[in-house]
Amino acid sequence: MNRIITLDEFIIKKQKDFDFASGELTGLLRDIGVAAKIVNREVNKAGLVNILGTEGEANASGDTVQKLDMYANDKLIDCLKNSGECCGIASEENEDFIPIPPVAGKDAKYVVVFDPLDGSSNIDVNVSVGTIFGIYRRKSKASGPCELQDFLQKGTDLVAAGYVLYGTSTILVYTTGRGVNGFTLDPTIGEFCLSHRDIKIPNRGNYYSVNQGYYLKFDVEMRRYIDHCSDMNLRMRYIGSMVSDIHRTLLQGGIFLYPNTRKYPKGKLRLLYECNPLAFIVEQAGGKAINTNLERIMEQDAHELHQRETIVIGSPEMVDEMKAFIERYSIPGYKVEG
Ligand code: P6P
Repeated sequence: MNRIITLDEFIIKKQKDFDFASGELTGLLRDIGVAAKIVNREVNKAGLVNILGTEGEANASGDTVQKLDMYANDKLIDCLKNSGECCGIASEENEDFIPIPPVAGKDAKYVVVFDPLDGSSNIDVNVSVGTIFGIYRRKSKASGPCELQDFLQKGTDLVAAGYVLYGTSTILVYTTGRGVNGFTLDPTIGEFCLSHRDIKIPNRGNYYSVNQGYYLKFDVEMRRYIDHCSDMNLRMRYIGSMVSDIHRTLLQGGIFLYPNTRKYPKGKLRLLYECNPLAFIVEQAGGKAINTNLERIMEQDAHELHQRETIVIGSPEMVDEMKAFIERYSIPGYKVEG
């Protein structure tokens, strides 16, 4: 039986991969792991809300019950504030970035972007949800508050990225640019334990993942590609929770698509804290991530915190096939009218 390797132990061991690593990134990753355990505890109780009180009401202990995404947001912010390694946060739940003052006078090197509970609308029906995070080195001067430029960085500048999937079990998957590893939470010991070492995405898979309900609102070449997936006898799997759909794609292969629609002409998903971190992970596992202009997601310029992006991500052979399909069938200048 293999020895248990906890997330903490693994992170500390991997710190040696980094020249002159001073332990700050290690500390930050461990703090995110702590926040994930706290969020996991509440997510698992969500189904008991009626027993524990509903949002806005005081629960048995007199605390006001929060919407879970706001709870997750607050816990992640608290953990990162106390870490002393993070000088700023950009969250899906906050319009502006949040500067974090130095702890004990230490100038923190990193900023963190995150979606605290992606897919939270699924909680009420017990569908898996996830936390997505990305870590950048600050670009602004070391002392003083963080600036917007610290967050508007390309995906290629990410130092680390990861997600936590609160599903049938809770798994934390992350990369620091040297491969992808997954850690499953063992609730009996309260530790994330190495369960998926050096994840590699299959070159192709049997699933395509898109909201077929928007089919008539997609551009014609995208509709033709989706027809092609069906012609190729691929099976459609779409959970409507990006972390769940990407996790399945990462482990089993396949392709996930969220193209532009009439409602979301630039795509629905956010570049900074959804597309880039997940693209980093999938690329590190050998996959590919492009937008519907066929450009690499991680090379897209970020102009605003909540910028939306179209995304096609997954097995390398399938993304390449999709790209070739679009190049062959797209009619320059022809777009489905809004
Ligand atoms: P649609 C959840 O709301 C989310 O942000 C992602 O997790 C998910 O992939 C997508 O939106 C689902 O969007 O339009 O298909 O319901």
